[in-house]
Amino acid sequence: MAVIEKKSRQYWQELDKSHHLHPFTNHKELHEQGARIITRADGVYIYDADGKKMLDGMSGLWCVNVGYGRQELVDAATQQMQELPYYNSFFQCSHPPAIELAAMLKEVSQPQFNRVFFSGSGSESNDTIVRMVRTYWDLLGQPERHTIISRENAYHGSTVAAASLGGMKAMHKQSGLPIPGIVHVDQPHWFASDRKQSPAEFGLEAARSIEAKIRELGPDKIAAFIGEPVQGAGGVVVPPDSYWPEVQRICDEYGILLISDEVITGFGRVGEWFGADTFGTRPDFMPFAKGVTSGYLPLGGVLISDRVADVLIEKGGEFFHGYTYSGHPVACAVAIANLKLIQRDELITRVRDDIGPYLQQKWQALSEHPLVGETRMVGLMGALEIVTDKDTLERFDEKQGVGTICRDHLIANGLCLRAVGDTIVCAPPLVLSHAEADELVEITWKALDLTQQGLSE
Ligand code: PXG
Repeated sequence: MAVIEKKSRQYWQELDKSHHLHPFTNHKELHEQGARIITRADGVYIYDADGKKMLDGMSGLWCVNVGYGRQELVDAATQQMQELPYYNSFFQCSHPPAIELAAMLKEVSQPQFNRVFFSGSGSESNDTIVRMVRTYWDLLGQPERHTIISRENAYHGSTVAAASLGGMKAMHKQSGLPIPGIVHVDQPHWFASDRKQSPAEFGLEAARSIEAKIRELGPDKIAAFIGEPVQGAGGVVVPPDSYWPEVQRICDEYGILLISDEVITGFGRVGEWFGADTFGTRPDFMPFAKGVTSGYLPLGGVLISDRVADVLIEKGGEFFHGYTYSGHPVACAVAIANLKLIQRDELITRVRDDIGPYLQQKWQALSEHPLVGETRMVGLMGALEIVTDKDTLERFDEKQGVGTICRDHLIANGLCLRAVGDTIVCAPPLVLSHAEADELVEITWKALDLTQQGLSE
C-alpha cells in the first residue's frame, strides 16, 4: 500500500487548513482560498490534486535544476538508505558520501575553494558564515572587525542571523531584526531607481555605497560583504556589468571577506557552476543549497576559501558549531548523483549556449507587450516588470495587486511563475526544451493579455 493514499483536493485542503502552518503565508487568506495541492511531477511539469498539469517555471522554489522524476537521484537515495541512512560528522567521524561530495564541490568551484562545511539549508549556511567570519577575524587578533555589510532587499534566509543579513524590511519589522553588527547598503536595482543615470553609472554608484559605508564605520570594523550574484527573491535583480568588478575592487582594497550567496545562482542557474563565475568575482565564501540536490532532499553548505579555512584549521581549535544533519549521507548521495547528472548531460553549457540564449530571446520579446516595462534574464533566471505606462515606466498602485492578478492568470493557464509585487519572476528547470520554452512564453503573453483586459473592464 502507498504511504500516502490518494484523496480528493477538498480532503487535503481541509486537513491542511486544520493542522498546517505554511511558511511566508497569510493564513487567513489561505484558508479562504484553500492551498493548491500538488501531488506529483515529471520533467518540467507539476500536477495538482485535480489532475491539472502546469509547467513549473520556478523549478519548485528555484531548486529543481535537473527537473522532476530523475531515476538516478531516486536510486542514489534508495541505495544510500539501505547502506547507511544516517550517521553524523561530529566527534571525529565521517562517511563516504560527505567526503566524496566535498571533493566534487572542490572540483567544480574556483581554485581558492578546497573545503566545504555542510548544513541542511541556505539559511543554516548563512548562519554558519556569520559565525565563521567573526571567528576568523577574532583568530587574526582583530575582534573589532565584526560588522557584515549586506544590501537592501537582499534575501539570505529566514533564521535569525540569515534574516538579519537579508534586507527585507517586513521581515525585520516582525522580530526586532537585524541583530547587531549587520548593516545594509543600496541594491544594484536600476529599474527600481529614478533611472536618471545610465545602468553602468548606476551600478558603480551602488557598489560605491559599500565603500561609503566602510568609510563611515571605519575599515577596521568591517568583516565581510555578502551579496547574491543576482538577487532572486527580491525580484531577479540583475546588476549592471559595472557592479561586481567594483565590489571586488572594494573588498580587495579594504581586505574585506566577500561572500557570494549562491543558494539560487549555484549549479548552473546562471550558465556557469556558480554566479561568481558568471560575474567574475573571487569570493571567500559561497553558501549553497537548493540546486546541489535539485531539491530532491534538503542539503546546504558553505564553500570556504583557503584564506579562511587555513586560519580556522591552524589557529581555531574546536569550532563550536554544527547541525545534526551536517553532511547527511542520503542527501549527500543524492547531491553526488545530481552533480554527475549535471556533468553527464552538460546542463551548464546547455544553459550558457543553448536553452539560456533561446529563452532569453523569447522572454525579451515580451517587452513588446503593452503592460511590460522591462524584461531581464541571465542564464535561466528572469523577470518582467508590469507597468501602467510603457513610456514613463510608471507602476500600478500597489493596492491593485496587478502582479498577483497576472500570476493567477498564469497558473489558471498552466504555468507556475511567481509575483514579487508587480514583478513576475521565472526560473525554469535547466532541462527545459525549446518547445517548453515556447509554451512558457506563450502562456505568459496570454496571461498579460488577460490581466490587461481585466484592468480595462
Ligand atoms: N540565500 C538565498 C540567496 C536564497 O534565495 C536562502 C539563502 C535560504 O535558503 P533556505 O534553504 O534556508 O530557504 C535563499 C532561499 C522566494 C523564496 O519566494 C526564495 C528562497 C526561499 C523561499 C522562497 O523567492 N530563497
